[in-house]
Amino acid sequence: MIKFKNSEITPENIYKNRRNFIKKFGLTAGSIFLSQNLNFSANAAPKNEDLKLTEYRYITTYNNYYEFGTGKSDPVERSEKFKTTPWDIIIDGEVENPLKLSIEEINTMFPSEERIYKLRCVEGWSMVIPWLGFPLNKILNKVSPTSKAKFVKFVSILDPEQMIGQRFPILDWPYKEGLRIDEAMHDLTILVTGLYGKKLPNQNGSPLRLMVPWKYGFKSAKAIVNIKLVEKMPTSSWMKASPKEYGFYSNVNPTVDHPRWSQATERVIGEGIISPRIPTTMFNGYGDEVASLYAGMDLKKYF
Ligand SMILES: Nc1nc2c(c(=O)[nH]1)N[C@H]1C(S)=C(S)[C@@H](COP(=O)(O)O)O[C@H]1N2
Ligand SMILES: [Mo]
Repeated sequence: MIKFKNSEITPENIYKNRRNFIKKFGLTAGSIFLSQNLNFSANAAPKNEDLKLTEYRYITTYNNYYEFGTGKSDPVERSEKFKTTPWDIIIDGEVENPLKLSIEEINTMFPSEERIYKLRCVEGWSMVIPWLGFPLNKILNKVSPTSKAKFVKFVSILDPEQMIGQRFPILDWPYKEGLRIDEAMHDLTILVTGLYGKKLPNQNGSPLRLMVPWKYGFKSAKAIVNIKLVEKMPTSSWMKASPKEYGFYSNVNPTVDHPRWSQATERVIGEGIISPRIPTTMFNGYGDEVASLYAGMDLKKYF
């Protein structure tokens, strides 16, 4: 009989064992970044690949998902019964072939792969998460955007029956976000279907959410039902709520402070009682890949 110590059967260990297996047999070209310690000097910004994965329990219990309430534990406590099937996503607007796809169709048409990305919340904390997802450009190319498609608007579900937060005017419901077309087409921009090798938990935005790793976390809309290609820059729910605090671009930028706090450093979630702070890096550490998208732009003006 095989005996397991209870502590060995954690989502991280199952995940690591599977990763070791995959690595050994060379089934994927992906890489994993698991260093043991966070030993960074006060000023030097660590490279993303040196950061430790955040534990599953933090990723799934410390969430922002205002449809379920504004407390960090509201999403996990209130989303358990949220219905994610049936679920259709409409991709339309300035496109030649609008599509309505069920989440099952999406999962078969666009196989998910692993992407380890750091999520940097505008509130000043971050997590490193092994997402499962696929590039948004795969779905956008299927609908053939017209030459008028300059921006992409993302709309989350509107369902106040199931989402208690939507019964209060906290934000302009449903949650809306947007990207410029070149940002949306960038290979780092993914639609997420899971994390830690498993189906996406409801509190993290099941069945489909966006993840744009060089932007503040709020750009990554959860529970998406509509992806609309549009000619004019869409107004996001956060821009509408507080235009001086939340701009359209919202690129992670340690040199542009939020009007009420500095963005120079971030608190690493899950690293002990006093979470260490590390310096925040330009574009959340993805500058080599995305800085060219903003060449010549004043990022203080276009924050
Ligand atoms: N629909 C919806 N999407 C959302 C939010 C939200 O309140 N509603 N919060 C955003 C914010 S502020 C962050 S930091 C991330 C958090 O994602 P996570 O809970 O998976 O870490 O989701 C973003 N997506
Ligand atoms: Mo956030």
